[in-house]
Amino acid sequence: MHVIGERLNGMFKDVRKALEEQDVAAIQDLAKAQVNAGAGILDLNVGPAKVDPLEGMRWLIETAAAATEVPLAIDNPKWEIQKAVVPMLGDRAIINSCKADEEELDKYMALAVENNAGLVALTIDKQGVPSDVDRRVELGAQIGAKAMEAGLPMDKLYIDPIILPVNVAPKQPENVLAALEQLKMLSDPPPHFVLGLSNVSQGCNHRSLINRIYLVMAMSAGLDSAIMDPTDKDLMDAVITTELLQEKMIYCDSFLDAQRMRG
Ligand code: THG
Repeated sequence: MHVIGERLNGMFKDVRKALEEQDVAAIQDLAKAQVNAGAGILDLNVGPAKVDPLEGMRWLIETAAAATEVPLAIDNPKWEIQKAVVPMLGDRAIINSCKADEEELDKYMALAVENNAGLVALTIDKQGVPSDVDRRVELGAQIGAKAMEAGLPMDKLYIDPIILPVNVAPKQPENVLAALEQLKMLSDPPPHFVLGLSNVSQGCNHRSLINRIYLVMAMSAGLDSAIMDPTDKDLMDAVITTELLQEKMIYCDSFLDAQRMRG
């Protein structure tokens, strides 16, 4: 499982403050804490912080890159920002994200290929998030086909079938799982499949429980990466235990401790 740490996001008050005050230690502590907890990639998003969006992203990248060695997912919807910052990181960058419209895919895939970067592509087009399974699969297939055309290797491609909060979109959790089941058969080798896990519980009670159960369900349907909180111990234990039961490792009595120590 590729755990992508979600905490370096200006949506969180402490990160927003650190961005506005250019508090290097606060960002680097959060970067290291996530890697130590098992994140193999860190997601970086300036969010609503009151800073220049490009300068804020540059600073966040430089600060996080100096504290860890893991790849960094540049979480920003603007082409101008991606174009400016992806070359800073080259093959350490994962563009997060682009939509599945053809012109957009062509542009973003060229940027990824040029820089040896990864790319997260969402199954969203001009019509927005599909409400049904078929359209998600159709857009996912279009993303896969475009990657082959552009020469983006499947291990650099992350397809995101987009999860929405269960309290406002109650059919979507099941629809995303059905789309994952179909999309994982798309190509051999397959691309990665990723979700912004915490979206599923936004505005809900018992968030950690909802995130944990849905992650296990999604892993069972073929999810192999998630933007999530690696410092949520119960969530990470669920990841490890699911991998055990998927025979990604052999059982030993200390399987939890053995895996927890990795990060
Ligand atoms: N797909 C892709 N990228 C994404 C998302 C996605 N990036 C952003 C987001 N979705 C994933 N990251 C988060 C980070 C935080 C939260 C949800 C998703 C979150 N934040 C608290 C909240 O909104 O309640 C912030 C408040 C707080 O706790 O301080 O839940 O889907 N490719």
